[in-house]
Amino acid sequence: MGAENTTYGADQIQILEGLEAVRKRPGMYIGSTSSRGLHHLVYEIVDNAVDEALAGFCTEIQVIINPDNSITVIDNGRGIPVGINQKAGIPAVEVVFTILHAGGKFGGGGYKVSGGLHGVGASVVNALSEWVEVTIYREGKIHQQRYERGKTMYPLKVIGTCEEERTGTTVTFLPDKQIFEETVYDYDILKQRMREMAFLTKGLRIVLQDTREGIAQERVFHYEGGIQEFVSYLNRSKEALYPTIIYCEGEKNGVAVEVAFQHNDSYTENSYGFVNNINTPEGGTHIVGFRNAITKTFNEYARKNKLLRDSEPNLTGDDIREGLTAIVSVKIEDPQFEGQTKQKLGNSEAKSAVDFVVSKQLEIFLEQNPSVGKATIEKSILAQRAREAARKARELTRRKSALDSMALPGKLADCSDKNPENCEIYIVEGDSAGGSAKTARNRATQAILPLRGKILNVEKARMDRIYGNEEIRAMITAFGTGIHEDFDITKLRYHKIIIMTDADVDGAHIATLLLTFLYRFMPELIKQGYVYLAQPPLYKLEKNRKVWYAYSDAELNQILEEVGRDSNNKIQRYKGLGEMDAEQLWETTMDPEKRILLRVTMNEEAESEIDLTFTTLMGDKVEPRREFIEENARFVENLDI
Ligand code: 28F
Repeated sequence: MGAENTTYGADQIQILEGLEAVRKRPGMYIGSTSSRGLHHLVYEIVDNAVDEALAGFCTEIQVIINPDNSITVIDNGRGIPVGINQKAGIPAVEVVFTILHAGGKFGGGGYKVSGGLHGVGASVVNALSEWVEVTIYREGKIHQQRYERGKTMYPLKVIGTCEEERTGTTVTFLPDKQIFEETVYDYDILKQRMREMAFLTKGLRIVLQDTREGIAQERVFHYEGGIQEFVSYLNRSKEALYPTIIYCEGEKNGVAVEVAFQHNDSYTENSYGFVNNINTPEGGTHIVGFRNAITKTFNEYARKNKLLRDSEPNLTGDDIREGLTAIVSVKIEDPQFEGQTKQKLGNSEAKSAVDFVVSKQLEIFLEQNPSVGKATIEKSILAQRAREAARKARELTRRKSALDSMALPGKLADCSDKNPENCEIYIVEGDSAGGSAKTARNRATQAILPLRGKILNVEKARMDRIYGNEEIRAMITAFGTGIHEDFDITKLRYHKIIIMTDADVDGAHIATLLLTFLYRFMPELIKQGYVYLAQPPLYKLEKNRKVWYAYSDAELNQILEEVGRDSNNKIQRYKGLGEMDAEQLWETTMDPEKRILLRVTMNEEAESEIDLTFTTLMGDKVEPRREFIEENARFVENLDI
C-alpha cells in the first residue's frame, strides 16, 4: 500500500447515514457495549493513525489514558484534511467524524487500508462518546473542532499557528456513560493491542501512557523487525529449532503478504493470521494459502534432497507444523469475512497470493539454508511416526468407547444425577485427598476423579504419549466430550469441572498442567466457563471451641483482629488437602453453600497472550515462569458460588 495515489477528491467520501442509528444499536457497529466495545473505540481511532503510518506519513502514535478515562490519540501524520468537502459542503475532517461510513472505504479506490472488526471508524467513536475533540496541525495552522454525542459544537476553527513542519492529528474522546456498561479502561488490554499493532507495522513507534492517579505507567512499542520480532517474541521462552526467522514478503493481485515463522522444539503449533492488522482466530484463505505453501515446499525439498525416501509417504501439513510459530499478515482492499462470527477470511485471491509468495521465497531460502531444511524435515518425520502411533492408540480408545459407551474410568466415583447441569466433577490431586473427597461429597451431584502424582505436561509430549497416558484418558472418558476433531460439548457430563489441588507450589504446578491440557485439547470448556479452581483454606483457627478458616494471610490477620490475638488461639496451617478430614474438606472447599470457586477465563482479545502465558509457565526457562506466577491473577476471576 504505497504512498502513490494519495490525493483525494471530496467526492470519494460517501455520505450514508446519520449517527443516531449508531447510538440506537451500538452493538451493530462495535460488537458490544461491554468492556470489549469500550476498548474497541480506542482501536478505531488508532487504526486511522496506523493507516496514516501505512501510507508512509506517520512514524509515531501516542495513546494516553487520561485521569477521567478519556483517551487521547496523537499522530504525527499529515493531519486530516481541513478543506471543504464538495459533496457535503463541510470540512473533510467534519465528514470523517460526523458522517457514518465516511473515509472513502466503501467507495472503492479509497484511503482506508486497515479498519477495526467492524471497520466504521471515527464517526462511530463520535456517536458513542460524550464528547470528542479533534486538533489538526497542518500547513502552519492548528485547527480544532468539538462534538458532543455526535453533534458538531462549532464550525472548524483555527486556534493558533505552528511550524510548517509540525503536522498531525490529535483526537481526545470520552466514552458515553449512557452507552457503555463499563467506562474504566484497562491498561493491560490496551497494552496487548498496541504491542500487536507495533509488531504488525514495522518501524512504527507506539507510546502508551496511563496518567490516571496512582497507576501511572508507560510503555513504548517499536519493532524495526516487525512480524519477525513478533515470532521471536512468541518463541521467547522456547528453544528454537534453528536460529533464523524465515521471512517472506510480496504482493500479488492486490494482496500484500507478509509471513514470518520459526519452528521450536515443542509439539504444538502457534500460528496467528491477521487481515488488515485484525486477528483472524478462525483462519481463512490466507492461512490455507500459507499451509498449502509450506506443506508443498517442504515436501519437495525433502524429496529433492533425499531426506524422505521414495518408499515413504509425504509429510502431512500437521507433521510440518509441529512446533511451528508463525505470523501470516495480509493487507487487502476489500476483505470478505465469512463464518458464524464473520472472522474467517473468504477472499480467494488471498489464498493464491500467500501460496505464491511463500512457495517462491521459501524454496530459495531452503536452498541457501540447508541446515534449516534438514532440522525441520527431521522433526517432521518424527512427528509423522508419532502421528501414526497416536492414530493406533486413538483407535483403541475409540473402539473401546464404541463397544461400551459407559466405560468410565475405574477410579471415578461418579454422581447419581444424570443431568449435566446439576453435576460437577472434582479432579483431585492424590489418592488420599481423593479418598477424603469421596467421603465428603454430595453423591447425587458431585463426582470425584483422583489423579496420581505428576500429570503429563502436554506441552512437552507427542500425541502418542498423550493418548497413552492413563490420567489423561481417565479425564477424557469422564468428561464425555471427546477431544480435538471428535470434541462435542453437548456430550459434556458435568457443567462444573473443578480442579482441587494443594494450596502450595506443587499444587499450583499440577493445576497449571491440568489447565494446559484442558486449554490445548478442550479449549471450549474454558471459553464457555465450565472450568474452576477449588480454593482450599490455608489456615484453621480454633478458639474457645469455635472454628474459623482463612483462605489467605490477609484473611487470617483480619480474623485475628476480630477475635483478639491471645494465647487461646490455635492456628493450624494446612500444607495439603490430605491434612483435612472429610468433614473439614466438605465445609471449607466442597460445600456449594460455603466454598469459594475461581472460574478460569480467557481473555479472547488476547488469545495469543493467554496461550503464551500457558506455554511460558510450562517451558524450560526459569525466569519467564516467575513472571507468569506474578501475573497469573489475571487468569481467574473471583466467583462466590
Ligand atoms: C489520532 C487519530 O485519524 N489520523 C489521520 C489522516 C490523514 C489523511 C486522512 C487521516 C481524505 C479526506 C478522507 C491527509 N492528507 N489519527 C488519525 N490522518 N485521514 S486520519 O485522509 C482522510 C481522507 O477524507 C490524509 C492527505 N490525504 C489523507
